Amino acid sequence: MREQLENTRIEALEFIAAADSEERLQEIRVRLFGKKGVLTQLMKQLGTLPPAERPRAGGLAHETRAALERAWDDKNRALQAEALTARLRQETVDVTLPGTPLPAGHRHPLNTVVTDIENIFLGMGFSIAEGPEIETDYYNFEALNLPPDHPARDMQDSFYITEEFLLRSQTSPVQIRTMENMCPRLPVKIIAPGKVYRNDDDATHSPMFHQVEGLLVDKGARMSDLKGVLLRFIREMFGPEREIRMRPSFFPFTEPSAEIDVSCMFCGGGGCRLCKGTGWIEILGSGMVHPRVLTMGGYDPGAVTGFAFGVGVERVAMLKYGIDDMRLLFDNDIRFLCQF
Ligand code: 2NL
Repeated sequence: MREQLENTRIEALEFIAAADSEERLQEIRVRLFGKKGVLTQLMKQLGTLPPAERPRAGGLAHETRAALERAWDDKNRALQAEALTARLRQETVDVTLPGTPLPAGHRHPLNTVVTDIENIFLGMGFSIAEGPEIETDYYNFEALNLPPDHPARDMQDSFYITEEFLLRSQTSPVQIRTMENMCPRLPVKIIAPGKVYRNDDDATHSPMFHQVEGLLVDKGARMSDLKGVLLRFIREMFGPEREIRMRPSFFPFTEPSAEIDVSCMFCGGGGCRLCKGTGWIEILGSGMVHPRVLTMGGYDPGAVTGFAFGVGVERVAMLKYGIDDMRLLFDNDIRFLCQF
């Protein structure tokens, strides 16, 4: 027994030392320690020895087994380390290769246009005013001199939340609120950009769209000031060659009121499909603030005057970027948006 164990130990150590792959080492494990393995068999034979010899033989058998297990583990670790080293030597990482690009977003053209408009008016000394998108009937209509039977007040045309509250249909309520709170009282010189809502949804109307309104109230503000401000706005937005013209119009909140046309930026005013051969494109609504609106904003129409205007952001974006379908602005297709 002693001799058998000793021979097994020597032979097994040689095998373990000679194993040159993890597979080969696994085979050795089975052949030594497996159910029918050499050591397992020898351990079983211990029971057949005379009782007097069993303790010494048993001790030797366990020592042998422990020594072989240790040798096996050491070799296993060595082979695994070798395999890892070999793999690392093969798998080189070129840190100079370009990385996987993360898709970057893109500013929406409507936001770009709002920011452009804001910067133009900031440059003329205007401030930016903001207010709630859910408004009261008072600020959205009554304070703007819209009569009770005006079509915009109809349930069909505006989004009412209750009888009193609705989604603002223009940003003018922001200007009424600003007038109420102005301190010092003069001058009022603000623009109110933002989202507005109307119950219209077809190829040329979106139920949510963007508007920038402007308001100037001061002693002696005149229509020629309005014209100068808007001419500068138009030229900064569409180029120094642009001209504007004013046509009489009507808004409940201004008197007199004027529609502003810009000389066509596509044909230069000669007449084309875009300006329908007229050379002019309608771009803004404007006028002198109605005395009743001044009063409701807390001003004395006998002492001060004001002018106001409103412009649709979608329309400006379409003209500036040559977009022919407004719905493209709301589809959020990144391939479209990235072009601007
Ligand atoms: C348009 C027309 C306009 C105004 C908006 C306004 C505001 C106050 C007082 C008087 Cl607080 N007027 N805003 C005036 C004229 C026209 O917008 O076509 N918008 C897209």
